[in-house]
Amino acid sequence: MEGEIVLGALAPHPPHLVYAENPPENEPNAECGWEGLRWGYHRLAKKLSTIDYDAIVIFSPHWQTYIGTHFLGVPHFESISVDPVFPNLFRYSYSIDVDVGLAEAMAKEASDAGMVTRMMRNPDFRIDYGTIVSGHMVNPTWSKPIVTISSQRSTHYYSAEVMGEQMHELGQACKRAIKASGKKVVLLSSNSLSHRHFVTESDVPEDMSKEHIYNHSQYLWDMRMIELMREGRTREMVQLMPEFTEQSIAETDAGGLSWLMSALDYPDYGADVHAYGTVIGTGNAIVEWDPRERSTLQVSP
Ligand code: 2X7
Ligand code: FE2
Repeated sequence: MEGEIVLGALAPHPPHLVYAENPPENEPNAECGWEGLRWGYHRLAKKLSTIDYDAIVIFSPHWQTYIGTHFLGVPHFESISVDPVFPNLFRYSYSIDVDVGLAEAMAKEASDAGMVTRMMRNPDFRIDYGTIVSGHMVNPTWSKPIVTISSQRSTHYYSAEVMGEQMHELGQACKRAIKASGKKVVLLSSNSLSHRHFVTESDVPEDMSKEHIYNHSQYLWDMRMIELMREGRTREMVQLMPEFTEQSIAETDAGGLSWLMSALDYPDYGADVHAYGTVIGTGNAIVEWDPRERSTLQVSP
């Protein structure tokens, strides 16, 4: 049977969200915080628990590779991940299975399409916190294998336009590999939207009286992008991506959201926004695309 993408989501990774959840895997403890975003993630996780799927593919900006796109290629990883900027909030013990077969199939398909790719075979590799935060928030039991795809930083080597073209190819390649695999796969683009952030932390990190968007223009940009997602105008959104990325220093510079849109064939059905909220001034949206909406659209008059 042909494989399929059963769900796609924008799934941001501020470590603050895991910190405020207080799971046993994370050492530091919080009183509360960022409830709007966390409750949105709970809704997404609940939806996911009703769906039959085999693996989760996560595109992470915090695994940065400078020559080509890399894919996790070791069946199991166990270690502790400490956020380099927020070691006070995130010291997370993980035990994660990887779908190496799916990773190899995606890498091969991308490489056959002319992209530079590499399998990551180092068993001592430390999984990045982008992967861990998004993976934890959608499936805290880690009951399904994952694949992480690295960000190859074309935006900074060349331009946001070059990154857009590369991510179009990568998304199409991943889609072809998933179809050929016969598997049901969930895709996550792990990134914030606007990304200007405060440079000092309040004494109590979860003090929500200090949390707000960094500036109004970032907020307007985030709302513009989210509006296009909700209206199913994702081709327009992708066209705006270079300008958005530059003006709001968005984490879309990593390419994940463009990759996701391509893999989903640029949804023309409305996305479900589970939450929007700020973390140290950055804009974060939890957004779901359910490809079954496309078939609903096709059969309706
Ligand atoms: O990596 C991040 C991020 N993208 C947004 C907010 C806070 C911390 O880390
Ligand atoms: Fe980040």
